[in-house]
Amino acid sequence: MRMFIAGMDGYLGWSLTQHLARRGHEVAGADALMRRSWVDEMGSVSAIPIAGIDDRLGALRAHTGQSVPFWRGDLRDYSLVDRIFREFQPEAVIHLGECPSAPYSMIDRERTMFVQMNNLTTTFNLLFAIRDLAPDAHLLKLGTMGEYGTPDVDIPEGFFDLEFRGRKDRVPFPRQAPSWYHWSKVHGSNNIMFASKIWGLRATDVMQGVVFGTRIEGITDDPRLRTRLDFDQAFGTAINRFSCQAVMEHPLTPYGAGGQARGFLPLRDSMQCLTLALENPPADGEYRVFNQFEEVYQIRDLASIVQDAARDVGLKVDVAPVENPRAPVERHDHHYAPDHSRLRELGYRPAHDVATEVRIMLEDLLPHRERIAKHQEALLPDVRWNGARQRVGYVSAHAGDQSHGVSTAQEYLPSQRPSIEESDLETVRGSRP
Ligand code: USQ
Repeated sequence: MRMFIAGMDGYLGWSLTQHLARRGHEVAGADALMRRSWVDEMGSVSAIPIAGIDDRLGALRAHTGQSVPFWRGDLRDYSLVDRIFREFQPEAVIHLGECPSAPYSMIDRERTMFVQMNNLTTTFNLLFAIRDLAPDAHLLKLGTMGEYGTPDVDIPEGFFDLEFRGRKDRVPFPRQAPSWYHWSKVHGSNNIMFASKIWGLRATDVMQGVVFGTRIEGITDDPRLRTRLDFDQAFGTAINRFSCQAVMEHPLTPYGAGGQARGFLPLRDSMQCLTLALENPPADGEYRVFNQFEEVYQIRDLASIVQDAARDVGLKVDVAPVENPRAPVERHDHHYAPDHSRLRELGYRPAHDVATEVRIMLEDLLPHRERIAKHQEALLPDVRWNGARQRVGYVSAHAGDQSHGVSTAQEYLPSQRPSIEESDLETVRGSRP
């Protein structure tokens, strides 16, 4: 199948390119390489060194024999999207071309608007290009579990049956997103649902949980094929950050009491799920929603899993809760029970448990501990949901929430304090977009 990947150079995009090419699909992609500059802006780098896009594509050609057409450019520019669709004529369009960071979207007005406009505009451009140039193509859009928020009831896959004043209907489940970024995904979902209805497009909206991991199935040891792995406060996700912290024996940083629950999914399983959705497309005019994650964990339990895995490879790592920069929006110790059966019905089977995947990550990351340590000032968050730009402090393990027992990073348990240099305490350098 001819598959076009918007956002080919990213964490998921580069992995999916390889996975689909290996399965014999004809793959093409586009990217403006913005992820590289956003992470640089946060004062960080990918923990695993990554090759430039030309070297990546050359390595892919050497290993799979496939020359992947690539357009370097911004998909907010409709003339570029138009050209790509006319030249490549995609049968499936995979939309990963968005800014994926909640903290980045909360920095200031410019970043909030950038994230929303960027994510909405790229989605609209792809929708109109499908309508006008590839009406049979299946749009696979990466949504997020965060669209639903953390309601005090179970979460269905997209839609639920509502009974109100004696009448019944099947309606979209309410969205209660926790950041401007997550709201951009809600707006995208609504626009796709409406486009499917009026134009008869077929679309899959994947409500993906938090992805972690360094590997996909069948990856070779060629360093040019490795995908990025971020650990900074904005683009690093929880388990990836904990694993990078662990390899340099920096304390793991659950936010607040760590009772927040989320659905998590290894990178290799994300590839498996996206491929299942692509190879089993919806009917014409159908807009379907899949919740995509493997298991629900509370953040403090994940920190313990990473701590235990680190001990197994000889690393001594503390867990040191910090103030939650997402206060007061983020709930702690809440109900969280989303359905996630539709991808399993299509054949999804998890490859490993979380602990096994974390051990693999630690082995992959250990050779890069010096590289991570050089950028450790990017680890402790200073982007707060209340609009302040102020570095979080550690909270005492007994304080239980983010409002009591706060100490500055300098005061953190001197006897257990790992080798954090003064540079770790400086404010993250923040350049403008
Ligand atoms: N967290 C910590 N400590 C850390 C980092 C994160 O306790 O050092 C907590 C956060 O407070 C949050 C949870 O871990 O409760 C997840 O945070 P995250 O940064 O790993 O993920 P999030 O901001 O929710 O966003 C990520 C991706 C986003 C995707 C989303 C799926 O960046 O693109 O949409 O995961 S979900 O979380 O299900 O909405």
